[in-house]
Amino acid sequence: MPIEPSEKIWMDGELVDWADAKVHVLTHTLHYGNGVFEGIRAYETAGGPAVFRLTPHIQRLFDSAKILAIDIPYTLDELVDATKEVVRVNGLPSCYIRPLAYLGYGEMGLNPLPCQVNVSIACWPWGAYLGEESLRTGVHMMVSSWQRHDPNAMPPAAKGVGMYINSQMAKVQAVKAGYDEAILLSPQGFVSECTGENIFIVKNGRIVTPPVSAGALEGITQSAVHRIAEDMGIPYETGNILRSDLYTADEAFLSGTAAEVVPIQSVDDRVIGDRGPITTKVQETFFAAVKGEVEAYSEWNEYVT
Ligand code: PPE
Repeated sequence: MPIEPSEKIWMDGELVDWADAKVHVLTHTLHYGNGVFEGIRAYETAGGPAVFRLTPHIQRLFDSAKILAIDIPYTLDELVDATKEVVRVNGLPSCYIRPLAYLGYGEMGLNPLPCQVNVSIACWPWGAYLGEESLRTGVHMMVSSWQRHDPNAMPPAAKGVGMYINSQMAKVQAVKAGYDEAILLSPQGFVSECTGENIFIVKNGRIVTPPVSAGALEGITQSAVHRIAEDMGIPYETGNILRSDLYTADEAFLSGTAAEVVPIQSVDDRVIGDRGPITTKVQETFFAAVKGEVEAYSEWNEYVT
C-alpha cells in the first residue's frame, strides 16, 4: 500500500522532517535483516487520538529485541512517550504507527553485537489494510505451500524484520494465485497464522485460535478478541487447528493491527460464507473499543494529549 507522508518522524530522540528521515546504504539491518518493529494504530475518539494498547505494543518491541539480543538504548516509558509525541506533532486524528529498532551504520559482518542500535517511530494515515469492503464481505484465503518457520530456525515470537521474508513468500504466492491473503502451516502441519494476522475459526459456537507453539505471534488484537469473547460469554480456546478444520468451520476471521478484524469468506476455494454472527459481534465491539466507546475497555485507549 502506498505511504501517505506526514510531517515528522522520531529518530533517536529528534523529530526529523519526513523527507530527511534517511539512513546510509550500509546500515546493518538493510543487509542482514536483523531488527525489530511494531505496528500500532491510533484511532479518533471523542477525547482526541488514542493509541490502541500502546504500552503492550512497546513491551512486545522490547521482548522481540531481547529474543534477538538487540539492546534498545531507551526505556519502555521513553518509547511510549516518543510514540505519543510523534502522533501529537503530526496532528493526525487516526494513523498507523511504525516503531523500528534497527542496527545502524558502522559495522559490517554477521556479528550484530558491536552494532549501534537506532530507533525510529513514524506514523501516517492508513486505511483498511485488506480493503474497506473486506471488513464486511470477508477475504479469500489460500493455504500457502510455504511453511511458517520452525521456532528453532527463526523464533516467530519475535517481530523481527527478516522474519517477514517468510510472510512475503506466502503473500506473493497467494496474490499471484488470485487470493487476498495466505495462511501458513507450522512445520508439524498445524495452522499457524496469516502473513501478518492471527487466525480464528468458529465451530459450534466456540472460537479457536492456534497457539504460539504452532508459530503464531502473540497478537495484541488477538488478546483483545479473547477478552471481548470472554466478556460476551463466547467460549474461546487456544488449540491446534488442522487445515481441514478451516474448510468445515462455521465462521472464520483474522485479526491484526493493520488488518483489524476481518471475516474470512473462503479458504482454498471452500466457501465458509459471509460474515457470521459471532464474527460480527466481535468485530463490532472491537471497532467500538478502539474508538473509546466501551467503558469496560477504556484502558486500551492510550490518549496522546
Ligand atoms: N501475526 C503476524 C505475523 C503479524 O505480523 C501480526 C501483526 C499479527 C500476527 C497480529 O498482531 P497484532 O498486530 O499484535 O494484533 N502484523 C503487523 C504488521 C503487518 C504488516 O503488514 O506490516 C501489523 O498488523 O501491524
